[in-house]
Amino acid sequence: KKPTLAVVGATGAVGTVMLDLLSTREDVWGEIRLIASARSAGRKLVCRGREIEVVALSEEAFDGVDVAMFDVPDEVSAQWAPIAAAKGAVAVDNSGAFRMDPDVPLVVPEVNAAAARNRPKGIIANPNCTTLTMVVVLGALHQRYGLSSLVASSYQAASGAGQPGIDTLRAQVAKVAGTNLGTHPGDLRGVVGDLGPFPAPLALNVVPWAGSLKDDGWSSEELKIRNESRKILGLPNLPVSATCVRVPVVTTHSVAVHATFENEVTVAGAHEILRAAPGVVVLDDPAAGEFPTPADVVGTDPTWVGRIRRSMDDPRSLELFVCGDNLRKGAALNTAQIAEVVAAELTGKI
Ligand code: 11C
Repeated sequence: KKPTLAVVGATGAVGTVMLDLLSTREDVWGEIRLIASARSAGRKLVCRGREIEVVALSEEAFDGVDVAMFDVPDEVSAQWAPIAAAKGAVAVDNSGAFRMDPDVPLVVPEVNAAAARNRPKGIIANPNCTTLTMVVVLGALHQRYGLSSLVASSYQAASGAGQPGIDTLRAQVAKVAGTNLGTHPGDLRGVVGDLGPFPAPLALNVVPWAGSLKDDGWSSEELKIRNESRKILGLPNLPVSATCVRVPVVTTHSVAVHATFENEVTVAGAHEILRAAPGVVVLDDPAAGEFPTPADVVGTDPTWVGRIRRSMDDPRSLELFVCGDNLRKGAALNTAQIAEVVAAELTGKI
């Protein structure tokens, strides 16, 4: 019998992409149950070509569920993923609530699929979208060259901050279009209106901030990149420095990566490794103007990588530019892939 899947948070930005993915990927699921807050209960959403009525989040909603995906805020996952697990479901959680719990595996199927089997709490965590943008590429390079340190600078899209992020960017862009704003200090601030989830205007600007303030000036997002990369790659002491920057892009995060390895690297070698890596597309011909950009990558599944160079001052370091759709591989797609690994396990296929 095909397993029953619950999608918790079906009406959100990631949930919407999830329904699209579930409708287009190989159909490994029996019943698909859509769960959301009481406010959204009764709405009808289309998945696999059929209308499904959204049910309210409750203990009973998990009756008979084999795998429950959570695309909800941290506090909702923290409360409800253990309830789903206690009712016998495997919870696949896309929030930050459990990622660093030593009893919860943090899984990227192309990198550490086997970790999904060891889940003492019945919960598997899905990484942050910025970590996911680069970790498939890093995992492939690490296998061959042995990663020894990492410096990452992100260029993060507004949709990383959810629907309010998208709405804020769109409203601000509408206000500045066709003006001569952006030519005097602070001239944008007076005009863009509501800053929404961002601490400064995002239209015609870049904002070196994502997440909340943590110790010593680091942002939560920068710490997530460090801690999650270490856990996924199985390198608990990996030196990692990240700077997270929000850019006026709707969807698709980019990361400029400086990665140092134990062994000497070559650009040809990196191309060969990355061309063979599942889930990665190499687009790296600057003479032809070919490199990944968010505008071209958005809506696609793979991690795209280009601008691959060997550092001029260190034969063990590579410079790379990666782009990944933060709502697909960065969230819904990786969650779906994890759930499919579990489904294969439950049905004895792996
Ligand atoms: C952003 N990466 O772009 C964040 C959003 O830990 O899942 C996702 C936060 C998380 O703002």
